[in-house]
Amino acid sequence: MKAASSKAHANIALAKYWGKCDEQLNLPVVPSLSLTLDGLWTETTVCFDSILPADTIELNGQIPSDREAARIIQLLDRVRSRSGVAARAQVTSTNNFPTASGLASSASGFAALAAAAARAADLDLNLEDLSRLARRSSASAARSIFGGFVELAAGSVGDDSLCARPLPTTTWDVVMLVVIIDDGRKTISSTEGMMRSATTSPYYDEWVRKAPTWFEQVRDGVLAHNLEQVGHAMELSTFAMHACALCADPAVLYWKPTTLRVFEHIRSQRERADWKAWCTMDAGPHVKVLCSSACAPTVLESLSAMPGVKSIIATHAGPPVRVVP
Ligand code: 2P0
Repeated sequence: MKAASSKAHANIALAKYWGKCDEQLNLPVVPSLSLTLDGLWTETTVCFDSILPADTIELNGQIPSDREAARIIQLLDRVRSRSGVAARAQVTSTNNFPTASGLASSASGFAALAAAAARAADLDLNLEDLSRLARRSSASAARSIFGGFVELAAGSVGDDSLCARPLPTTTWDVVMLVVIIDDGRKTISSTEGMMRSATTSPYYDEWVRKAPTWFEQVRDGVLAHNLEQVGHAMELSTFAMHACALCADPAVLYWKPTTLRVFEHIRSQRERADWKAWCTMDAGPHVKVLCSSACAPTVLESLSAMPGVKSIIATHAGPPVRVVP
């Protein structure tokens, strides 16, 4: 019997990943850049035990769907084939935030699973290796292996070596306010949403062509600690990704009325009150507001009073994945 536990933090993309160039190897078609968050995390324990007849999985105290279980077993199988461990595993995983609603639970989930499974199987993997292993299951999970600002380049078809890398930047005290709009599970998974966008959206090719420009603007802005540049490019990347998704057939629509109200409020307060705050959203209705630490208390107080906002989690840059006792 061999067991290990790990903790990985969610990340929010400032320059978005949307679309794959190689489905088999799960390689992104565009580069992305994210911030790993201290306040949102997954803790996972993996125990390989030869008496188990099959892999058993518990996510937040519940049995996962067949599809979720299959993705998890695929990662376990990769670890088994590399390590020679034949035993089935017991996997227990807990998030400290709402699951599968566009809050990057697959990012922290597969990052934590990769680290715990590799350690439990006595595989000696460095962070780059773990990032590759996590990427095969979920590309955003490749980024959650590292702390702080992290980039993931676009892949090349057939090249399985792609992993995320932390940006060489000094500490930058920005705040990400995670505004919870609706804690229900999302209806369209990111994987399905991006595949549908790729096959049916007339804007997909244009998204793929333009995304690297916004990635570069975000990257340069992070390295220069230029929040205005990062925020502006982040919003462009966000709107372009969602415009592409909205024009899929059937439409891939993650917006709720409150989502739009938060975007509108932030935009108008930027103009009226000089708020240093910009919005993004992912494959779910929640809004993430990137703001200066000076502005954060004002933004938080104002958004907390808005009808339809359920709760707000104030987060900062978080650490890399790690094995925990
Ligand atoms: C991102 N998202 O860059 C983008 C923005 C959602 C919107 O990465 O198919 O769950 O497992 O590789 O990693 C969510 O995608 O997708 C995601 P798969 P994943 O954060």
